[in-house]
Amino acid sequence: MAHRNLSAFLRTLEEQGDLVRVRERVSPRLEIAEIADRTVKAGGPALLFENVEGSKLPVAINVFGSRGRMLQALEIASWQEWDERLEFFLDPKPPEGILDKLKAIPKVTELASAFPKTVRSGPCQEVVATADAVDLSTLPVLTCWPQDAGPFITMPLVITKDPATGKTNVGMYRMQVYDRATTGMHWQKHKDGASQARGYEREGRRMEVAVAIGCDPATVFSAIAPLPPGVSEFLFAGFVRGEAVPLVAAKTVELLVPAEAEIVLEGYVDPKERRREGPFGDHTGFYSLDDDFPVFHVTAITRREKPVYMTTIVGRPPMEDGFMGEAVERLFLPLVKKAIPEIVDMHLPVEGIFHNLMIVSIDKRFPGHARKTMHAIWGTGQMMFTKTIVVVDRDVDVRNMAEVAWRALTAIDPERDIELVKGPVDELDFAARLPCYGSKLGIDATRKWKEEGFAGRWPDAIAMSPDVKTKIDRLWPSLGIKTGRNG
Ligand SMILES: Cc1cc2nc3c(=O)[nH]c(=O)nc-3n(C[C@H](O)[C@H](O)[C@H](O)COP(=O)(O)O)c2cc1C
Ligand SMILES: [Mn+2]
Repeated sequence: MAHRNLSAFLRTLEEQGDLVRVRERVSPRLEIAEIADRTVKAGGPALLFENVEGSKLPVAINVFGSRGRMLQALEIASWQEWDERLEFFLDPKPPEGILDKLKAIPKVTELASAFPKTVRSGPCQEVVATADAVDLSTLPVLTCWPQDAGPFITMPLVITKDPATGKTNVGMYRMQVYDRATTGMHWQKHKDGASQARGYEREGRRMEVAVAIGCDPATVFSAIAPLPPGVSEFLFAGFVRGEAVPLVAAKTVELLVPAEAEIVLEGYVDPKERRREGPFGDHTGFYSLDDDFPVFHVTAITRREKPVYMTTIVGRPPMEDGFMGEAVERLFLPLVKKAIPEIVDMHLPVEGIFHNLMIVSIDKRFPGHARKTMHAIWGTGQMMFTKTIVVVDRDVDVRNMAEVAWRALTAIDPERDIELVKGPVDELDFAARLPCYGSKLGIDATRKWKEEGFAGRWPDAIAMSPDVKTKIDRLWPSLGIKTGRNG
């Protein structure tokens, strides 16, 4: 059974000793951030702050902040299990005979039951505030870092509808709180929310927006999933958690929102309006500088009787979002491999903050194959932002950075093996020559071929013969060699 809502997941974490309730009175201004930062960097538990200055609501943070919690949040036992589950859908074989057909039924049912279902009422609307009763200052919104321009809602599920297709998008875009009823809306140019907003802009009309804060963990996660435009995040969440996400009609806008959410903000974005947003201590580990972004006018707040405010902080890695990024990497690997079949494995080290570094291993089959792979990656979805791609041979473990450094650096003749291109870069890349536009680097660290103009002989990597290893394994205990004393 899927985690029904945030509280259910927090209860599960608490039962297994993976959640700590903080009863001490703390400030949402910098103090919770400092505690959360220390906790995530030390591999600590999820936190529930029950006594937050200036608000009656408890604050949940670091909920996804470990590999184990992240998997549990997604109801996935292991990445291998996920790969096997996807296999059926990515590589469907026509059933041969009655037995195969019977076996396919649960799979098809699984897909059918992932579609979001609409319900008539939901706990997210137990309390409804409109007009003058709307007051964002009742929420314990964190100010995360000393130079932040103010408090930011950092884990919102921003729900919008495309004006042309009517399709719903859900994206996590931070929101700076300006006053009781207005916030920033930091959807970056390349994101689906921004693209839908451009549609409303062309038509010269207001865009309705609903924002859910605190949902069941798979639904929260779906807002960061880099799905192609038009692919439903709610459907994705339903598939991941193995149970449909119940949606309810928002009270004042024509959007469906997760019925089990803790808090929902309803309102609109006026396509022509812009306001200064930031600075904000960002996941690059640096402050994103202030810039003009759309403005969200909150016209209603609906919530549970006793809601939990869910949030996160970003900053110098490793942070909670690093674990979310790792889950994105693993969940999408089977799909990336379908699109770019030579890819054997792929890894985005957390220090590379999603876009700065990708290590990819390939099954090299033709001259220039590594470069073909780089261009395919730069041409696929949000992977277009990848600033540095290192392509290695299939026998290199992309998750072992010591091995990658050894193998990649020995394999390159830098001038020959570097591919430099220009194109779109992440909006948060402050080093780029222009906002959202800059250069990207590919390193072909595969073994070079004669057909690629390599005239020399490529040596084998050193490895002991297996029979000697087996013999020494047997002898080892009797040799009296104690290891690890100098380490
Ligand atoms: C904690 C967190 C905060 C994020 N904040 C933003 C943000 O402020 N603006 C943005 O464009 N993307 C942000 N992202 C990344 C987007 O959520 C991500 O690119 C997602 O795929 C966007 O959804 P979309 O593809 O439907 O546009 C954030 C991700 C995380 C994990
Ligand atoms: Mn999307």
